[in-house]
Amino acid sequence: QSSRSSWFEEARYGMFIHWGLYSAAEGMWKGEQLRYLNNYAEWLRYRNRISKEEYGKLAERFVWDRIDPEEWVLAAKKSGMKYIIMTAKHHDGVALWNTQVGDYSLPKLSGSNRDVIKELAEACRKHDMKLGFYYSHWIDWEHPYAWDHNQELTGHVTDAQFDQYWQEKAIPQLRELLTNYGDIAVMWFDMWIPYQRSIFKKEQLEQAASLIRSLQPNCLINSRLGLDTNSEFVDFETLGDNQFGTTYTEHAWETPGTIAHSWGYNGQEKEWKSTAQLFESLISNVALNGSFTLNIGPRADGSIPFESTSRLNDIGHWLQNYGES
Ligand code: JFZ
Repeated sequence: QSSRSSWFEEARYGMFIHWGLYSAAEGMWKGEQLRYLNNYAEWLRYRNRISKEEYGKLAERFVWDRIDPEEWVLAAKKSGMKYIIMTAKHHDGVALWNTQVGDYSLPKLSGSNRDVIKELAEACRKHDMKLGFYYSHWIDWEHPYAWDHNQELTGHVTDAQFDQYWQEKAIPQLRELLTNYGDIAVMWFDMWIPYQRSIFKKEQLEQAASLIRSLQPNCLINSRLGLDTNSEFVDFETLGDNQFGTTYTEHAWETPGTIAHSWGYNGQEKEWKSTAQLFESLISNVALNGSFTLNIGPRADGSIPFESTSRLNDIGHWLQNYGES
């Protein structure tokens, strides 16, 4: 594969951050935690059938005088991580940055004027950390014409309607992310079926990829964009969540993994993995030429749960004392 991905193949270990309006609900809605479909806190709006307006009010629960994205960067550094992938827009459709495309964004809904994506980008530059963005291009529960998995929130969507979502929201938002925040190392997409079985047309995905190539030629694109893994537009393969490699693979690949069960912060979380389990995942991936992108889910005040911090620090301690520098 191209030398574009050589830094990624050396980096091996990075941080995923799932943080958004759902973080403020902490997995609960009106005292209830529904458990069907999955138990991911970031799927709250979908599971509980929350309206766009009511969901938007979660933005009022953010504690701005405590939120400091530099702390996330320092936590990643301390753990020996070499890159960060931040959820710029998850399935809920909320842009965390100060987007000019629509008004469903954290700065506008919270009235805070803070652009955490800009703050994170600056902190990454300061600490020599590579930055990538997760952008949910397929599922978007805010836009009436995007995909919602079972078409329960947005209703049936035609090809023409989907293209309207694509041209008026996704593409312009991608352009903002690739224009206003300096060097972007990775664009991390999230569609876990091949495009042939999705509502996407190949041309739409290639439009996004060409935009990335033209605005940020060094930016990597992961395989969950939906194009075939051997496409010129796919720089590395993303395996299934928490799924690990079984054989040595020449091309660049990674596993996105959680420390707990949920990606977004869940106050009722009970499934914390042991540090030993996380070491096993990191080491077996690296041994098979892969990378490990380990997730944290900070709270609405920006704080990282102790269970995560302690495991990150244990890994960092080992890498510093016994790993290659
Ligand atoms: C997706 C998201 O729905 C989830 O909220 C989180 O962001 C995660 C990183 O990605 O969930 C998936 C996607 C793919 C698989 C499983 C969960 N998969 O291929 O096994």
